[in-house]
Amino acid sequence: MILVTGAAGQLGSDLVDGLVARHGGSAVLATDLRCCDQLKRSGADTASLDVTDADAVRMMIQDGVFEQVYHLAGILSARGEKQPDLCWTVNVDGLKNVLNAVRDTRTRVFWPSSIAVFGPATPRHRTPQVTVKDPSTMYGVAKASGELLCDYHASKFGVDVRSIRYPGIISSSVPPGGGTTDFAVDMFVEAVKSGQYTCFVRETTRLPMMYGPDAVKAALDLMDASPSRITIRTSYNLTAFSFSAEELAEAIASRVPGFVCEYEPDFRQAIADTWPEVIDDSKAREDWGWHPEYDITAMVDDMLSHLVDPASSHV
Ligand code: VAH
Repeated sequence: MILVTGAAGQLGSDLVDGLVARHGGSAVLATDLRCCDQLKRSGADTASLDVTDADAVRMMIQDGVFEQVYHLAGILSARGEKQPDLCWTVNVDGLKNVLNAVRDTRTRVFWPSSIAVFGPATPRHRTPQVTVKDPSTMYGVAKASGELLCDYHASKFGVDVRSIRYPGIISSSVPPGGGTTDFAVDMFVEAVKSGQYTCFVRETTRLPMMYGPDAVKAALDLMDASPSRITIRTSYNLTAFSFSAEELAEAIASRVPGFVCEYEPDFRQAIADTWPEVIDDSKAREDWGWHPEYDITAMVDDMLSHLVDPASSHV
C-alpha cells in the first residue's frame, strides 16, 4: 500500500494519477485535509488526514502498513508569507509527525523540498547541490529545516527518506495554489480563457521550472532507486529548464494568436528575486539517472492542449 498526503494539491494530483496508473487504485490511499472531488476522481482509495495531528498520523502509518509514503501536504511560498505560523506548523511539524511515525518501520518516504531553500547569498547561476542556503521566506526556512530533519532521521534512525528540491512545477491538473512560480500556470490559464494576463513578476524574472509529468517521473524514479544509489539525504537539486516570464509569454503568444501579457510586480517579486535562475542537478542525474522528458517547447504544447481539451490525459 502507498499513502499520499496532500493528494489534492498541484503535485499530489498528478502523482496520484501516476501511482494509480502504475500500481492500481486499490494500492493507493490518497489523503488530504478534506476529502474533495479532486481526490474522488483519482480512482484511488481516499481519506481525510490532518498531518498536523500527530496522533492521527501515527494511527494512519503505524505498523508499517504502507510500503511507501509520499508526504506532499504543505503550504506554498506566497501563502506562507501571509500565514507564516501555519506554514511552519504544516510544513515542519507535519513532516516531523510523518518521520516519527515511520521510525520503527521499513516504510520508504518521499518528501518534496524546493529551490526556495536558497536565498540572496546563494549562487544564482548553476546553483550547486551543496552551497549557501539563506532562505528569506518562511516557506524556504521550513523547507531548509525539513531537509535537515530528513537527513537526521536517515542517519540517526535509518529512515529511508528521499527528497527533491523542486523548481516551479507547471501543471494543468489543478488551479494554482499560492506559489510564486504559479505566474507560469496563471499565464497559460488566462491565455486560453481571456487572451490576456497581468503577470505578478517582472518580464525579466527567470526561474527554474519543470512540467508536472516530469515532476511525477522524478519522484517515482527516486523512490524506485536502490538505497545504495542515494547519496543525498537532505534533498536533491532538480530542474528541467529555466525561462523568464517574457520568454514564456512569447512562446504562448506564438501559439495563441493575439495573446497579450502585461507586468505588474507585487509582493511575490521579492520572493522570486531571492531564488536561483538556473540549477545544477548533476548529482540527481549521476545518482539515480534523472533526465527530463519535456523541454520548454514540449511543455508549452502539452499544457495548451490540455487546457483547450481537459479530457485529454498524459498518464
Ligand atoms: C512555490 N511552486 O512557488 C512553489 C515552489 C520553487 C517554488 O516551491 O512556492
